Amino acid sequence: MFKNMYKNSYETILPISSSFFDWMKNIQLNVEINLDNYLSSSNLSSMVAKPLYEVMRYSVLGGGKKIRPLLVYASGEIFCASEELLTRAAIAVEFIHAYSLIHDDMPSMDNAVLRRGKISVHVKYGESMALLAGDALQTQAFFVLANNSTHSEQFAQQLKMIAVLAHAIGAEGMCAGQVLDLIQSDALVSISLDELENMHQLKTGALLRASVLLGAYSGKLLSTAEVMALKVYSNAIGLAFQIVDDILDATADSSILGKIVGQDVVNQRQTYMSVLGLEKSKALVNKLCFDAHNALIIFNSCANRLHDLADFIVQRQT
Ligand code: GRG
Repeated sequence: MFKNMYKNSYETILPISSSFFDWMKNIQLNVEINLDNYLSSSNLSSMVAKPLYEVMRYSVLGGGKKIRPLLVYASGEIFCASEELLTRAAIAVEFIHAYSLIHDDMPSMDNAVLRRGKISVHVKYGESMALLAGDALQTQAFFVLANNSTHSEQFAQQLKMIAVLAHAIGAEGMCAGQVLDLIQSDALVSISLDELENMHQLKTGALLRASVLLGAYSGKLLSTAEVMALKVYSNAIGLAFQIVDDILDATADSSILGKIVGQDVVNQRQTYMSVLGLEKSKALVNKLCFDAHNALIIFNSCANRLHDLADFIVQRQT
């Protein structure tokens, strides 16, 4: 029986199965190995990129929960996706994520000195190298998605995946969300809940949504109803993920989180904590988790990994 059948109230927090954690560790390890291979300097045709590869490797390897690759694989499972395409999609979204973190930590953005328990990239290598490593990771993501030496019938899917990713992270996606965040923090006026949601859906939700869709597009053809269900699920977990992030920034311990906490207040960011407070923020996270489970009903037990990931995202402590 699948999870949402016995999850009848969003106030109930269900334990996540141990098989999920085994699956998660396996994917995390596999993704780390692939990231390492893709960023191996032995792949380079000339050594000119070696210094930049060192910075890219520092930012990408040895940390992070790999939530976006996990979403790719969990979604791909529903549509019998090919391992080859799933791996490319997982690497691509993690490269984009790493680029966004490097740029987000820079002095002109969040000015953060610690990330994943390590010194931020711009502090270790300087701003110029950090900027370029972020840029290079972004283009590398599209190279990984586009480059194909396997089956020609996958080309059309790859093209679609490239378009989905490009749209999610560009001027109408993740970058737009970051711009809204900066404008709203600079304006020093309170924002409405709708504006806050829109900002988070773009800044954080867009890449999570793209990860789910990329996994799905790595497999067989989707119906309109299936695409819609995945979008409703992704919107719910995308927003829940960012609200949990806001809560952790205000309540967690730096040594556990691996980054300096309390930065949202320092940077005068508008967050769910500043707008709704702790209790209402937690209640909203639970409601969104409930919505995410409900959206998956049409997939029956095929979506169990996506169900588990929704629970993991809302229960995470880092
Ligand atoms: C274009 C110069 C320039 C900058 C843009 C794109 C961008 C900067 C920022 C994107 C917004 C962003 C970084 C949002 C943060 C989302 C977030 C909560 C990240 C933390 O994700 P986790 O918890 O991290 O998955 P780990 O370390 O586990 O991978």
